[in-house]
Amino acid sequence: MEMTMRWFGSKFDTVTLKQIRQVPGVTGVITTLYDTTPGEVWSREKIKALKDEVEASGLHISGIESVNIHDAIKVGTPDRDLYIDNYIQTLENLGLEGIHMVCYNFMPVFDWTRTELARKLADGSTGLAYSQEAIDRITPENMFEEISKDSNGAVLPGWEPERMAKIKELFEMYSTIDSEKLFANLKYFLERIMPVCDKYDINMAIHPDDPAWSVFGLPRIIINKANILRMMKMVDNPHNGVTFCSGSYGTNLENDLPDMIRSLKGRIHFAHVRNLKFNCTEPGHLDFEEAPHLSRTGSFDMYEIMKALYEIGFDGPIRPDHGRMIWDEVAMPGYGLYDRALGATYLNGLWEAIEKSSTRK
Ligand code: CS2
Ligand code: MN
Repeated sequence: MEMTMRWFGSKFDTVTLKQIRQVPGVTGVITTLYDTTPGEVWSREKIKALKDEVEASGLHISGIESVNIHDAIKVGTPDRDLYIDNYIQTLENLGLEGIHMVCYNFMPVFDWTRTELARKLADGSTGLAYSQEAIDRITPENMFEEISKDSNGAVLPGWEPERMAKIKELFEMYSTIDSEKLFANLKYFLERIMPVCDKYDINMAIHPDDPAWSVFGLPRIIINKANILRMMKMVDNPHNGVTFCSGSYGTNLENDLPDMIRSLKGRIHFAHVRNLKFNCTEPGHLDFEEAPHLSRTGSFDMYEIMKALYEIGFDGPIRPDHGRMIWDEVAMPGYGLYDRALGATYLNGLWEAIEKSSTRK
């Protein structure tokens, strides 16, 4: 595996490439052209400029998170082919610049959903949290407002103000879409993009739906082992793969994370590793917060997760996922420097121990 950190670009990120370069063992960044909108072609010049900037810092681009999918593709409207053509052009331009991993998601309307961006945790830090009771009380419109209030001035990925303005229209668009249609539209998209992925050896890595169930009545399909294996089979090409995100699949405690990892051998192209702490697991009162990465501070066994990745021979990029805000840092929620740097170091430590104990028998 290669340890990386997500970086949103110098115009948007409070964290600098210089800082990332100094996190031990981090050699690459996962980045994006954050000011492009879904459906737009990424020009080769812009990709090249981003690449040059990253490389000048001594790091390299290990993959893109995300090239977002236009709603027309998810909904399957008649103009989807135009947006798929644009997507193919973007993939070609990325391939020509030597970028071989693209993370994306297929969630209707929202990307991740949390009810708090800055819940005060027991140690005085703050982190993202989800409470079912809070979700049941609010509407999607209110949620957008709440989310922007606590975002420390940052535009959060998937929560762009342009989308907020169109929320009613977006819900309308998806009103006839159920899980089966969403699967069919995903298949159509993947079949069309596989030739360009084959040509340039681009690994597509779908991010799970977060949380791993349907929210506000919208269908969500990338949520468990059965569905993800269905997706791998429905377009059975190694370039059709996944981002294994422990914090997203892990929202559903029925998901056995190490077992899912083992079942996806050869198809995990990117890993997001983070821990959650469940305060209540009763369905109507479900409550969890994003904990530090260390196993004993949360509900997951991070050693078992890393061990499963090691055992399937995972050799793609991995990144610590959301971190808390600690030591008075002010940054995009989930994406400060300090807690993610601690996370990267801890995950590197686990990996070293697993590697040495399995090769020195
Ligand atoms: C990310 C997602 O911040 C996060 O929670 O894991 O936003 C992820 O980047 C997207 O779903 C992938 O397109
Ligand atoms: Mn993730």
